[in-house]
Amino acid sequence: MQFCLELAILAARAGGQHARLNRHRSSDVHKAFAHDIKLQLDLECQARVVDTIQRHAPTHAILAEEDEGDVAALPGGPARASARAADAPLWIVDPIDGTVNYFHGLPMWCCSVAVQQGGRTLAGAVYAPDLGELYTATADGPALLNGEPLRTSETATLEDAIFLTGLSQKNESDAVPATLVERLAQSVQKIRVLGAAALDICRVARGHADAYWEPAIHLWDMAAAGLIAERAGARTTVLSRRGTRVSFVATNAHIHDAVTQLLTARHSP
Ligand code: LIP
Repeated sequence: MQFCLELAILAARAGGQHARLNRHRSSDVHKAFAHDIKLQLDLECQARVVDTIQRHAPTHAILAEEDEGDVAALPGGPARASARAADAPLWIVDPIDGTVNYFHGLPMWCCSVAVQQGGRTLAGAVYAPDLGELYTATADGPALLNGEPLRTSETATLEDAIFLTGLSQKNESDAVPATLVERLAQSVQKIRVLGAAALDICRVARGHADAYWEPAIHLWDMAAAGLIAERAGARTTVLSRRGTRVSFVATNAHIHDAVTQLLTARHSP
């Protein structure tokens, strides 16, 4: 477990530092979409993360966002072509989570690295260089921010809750219905959309937010941060799966039932 944690940290730092040191090239777009972009640096940071992992764990498999074309992005599915034995640990990588934030110079972006075995997340690291934040956890240890323990908030009602979400517009089926946004806005203290799922989930772990939900994120967005949140006392739920995307909730546990009821009520995705 300790080896996995130290390698997750080393790999996340390798990817995050490369993005931070190459900020001047953040506008090198690899592919542009209607509401998203893939940067050349996404690919380069991923290469550094993968190289770090392969140097220290050559027999392990790797599932990485920028390889999306040739992997099934959920546990139990085929990992990338370089996969090893069926029971090999699987590393799950999002080299730059919050790519559009990074492209525009906003600090809410991070490099997320997790490792699973048999579908169980063993360790995870979420590194946000512009914020000076390194979130870590193992399956049997505490959630830490820069080495200090994390605890979720004590907020006990929706009315007092900060609710983080994402308004992914990648395609119609991923959109959050306006009626649901309205219902959420009327039910919680404030909704915030900050643009990086892994960091949002870590903010629930840190107690700076009380709930996070997005209807369609990938495993690499939430694998590391989901473990960190759980080890900090959060409850997490996959409400539904649609292809390679999941509807994922993380809360401070106190308001989990209220949040999941709100999200699963009629007319919710
Ligand atoms: C992003 C997520 C964010 C979501 C965006 C995007 P990326 O990941 O972290 O929560 O709302 O649509 O998917 O693409 O920047 O790695």
